[in-house]
Amino acid sequence: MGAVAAARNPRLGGIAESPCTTLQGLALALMLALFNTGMVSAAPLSAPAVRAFIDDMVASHGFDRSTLEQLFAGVERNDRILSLMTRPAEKVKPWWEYRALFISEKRIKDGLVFWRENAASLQRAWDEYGVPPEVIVAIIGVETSYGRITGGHRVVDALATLAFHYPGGNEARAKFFRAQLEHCLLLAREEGIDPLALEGSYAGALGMPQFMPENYRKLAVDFDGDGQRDIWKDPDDAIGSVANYLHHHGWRKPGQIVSQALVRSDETGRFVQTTLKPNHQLGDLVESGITPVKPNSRLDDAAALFELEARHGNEYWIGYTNFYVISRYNPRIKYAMAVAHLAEAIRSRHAEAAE
Ligand SMILES: [Ca+2]
Repeated sequence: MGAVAAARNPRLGGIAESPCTTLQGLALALMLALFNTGMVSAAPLSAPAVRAFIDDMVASHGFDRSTLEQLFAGVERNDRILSLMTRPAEKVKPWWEYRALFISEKRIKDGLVFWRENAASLQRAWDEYGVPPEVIVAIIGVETSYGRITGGHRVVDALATLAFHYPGGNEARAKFFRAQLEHCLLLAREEGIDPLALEGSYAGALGMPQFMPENYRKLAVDFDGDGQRDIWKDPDDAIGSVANYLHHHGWRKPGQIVSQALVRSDETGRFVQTTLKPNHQLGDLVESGITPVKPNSRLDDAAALFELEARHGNEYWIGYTNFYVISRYNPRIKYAMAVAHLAEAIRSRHAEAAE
């Protein structure tokens, strides 16, 4: 979810680009700009929605009603979050631009430092969960620049806003965030944390690996054994938790993630997919003139063919099961591609340094 932190604000961009010819237009632009910088005081959370949520928490989980009422009196609706949700970078940027956001020299170098500083823990995660160090490093790198940018939003504000005021009346998304709000209060109770003190991204994702509250409860691990699952400050716990997450979603050891494809066929269109789950076997692609640049995969491996927008023309990539597993972290082709590419860049640089 950290990937969405790079989202641009479309409305501000729009204002800058369209000249205002009337005073009325100027006033409107100013109002929108103020709204976008968060200077206009927000409307309160929907009282009936909050009441219904509290009723559920009392009935389903035995929470004390007055404690929750007191808590929600301090929860703030944040409408800026709603506009940020509508245009995450992976939706609007072509692959080559999106790639450049994440595969920078700085992020590769910082990844090598993170690897060096946490080598023992990464090795143990590799042994216990079968997930290679470079993949764990790359995920934490893409999500939060190795724990540097974990989001400064109060998680209950973000989740309550998205749960009760999701833009466009998208019921499924609103329901998802309502469930995350529920998990957030449960995790705060279980871990003995003040829910108002929980910080995360504007989508409510937590800590170095940006786990949503439900995933934290299910899949975060206390990897250094100090009795706490601290994915905010403790890299060991963040590393173990990412490895456990990928393992839980079916990571294959060994197993390739992705390979660029050579295409000598006009049948590509038949195979190119925009969904993530590998729909074919590698053998089917090879038979049709679509071959991986990196060999070492078996013809019966599950494979997906993706078409990505390069700076000049399109590229074709074959994603294997582990590519799909990475996409369980954030279900977008460009996201999983960025993680795979960053991991490979870090792996090869790490191997060079070891020579
Ligand atoms: Ca711990």
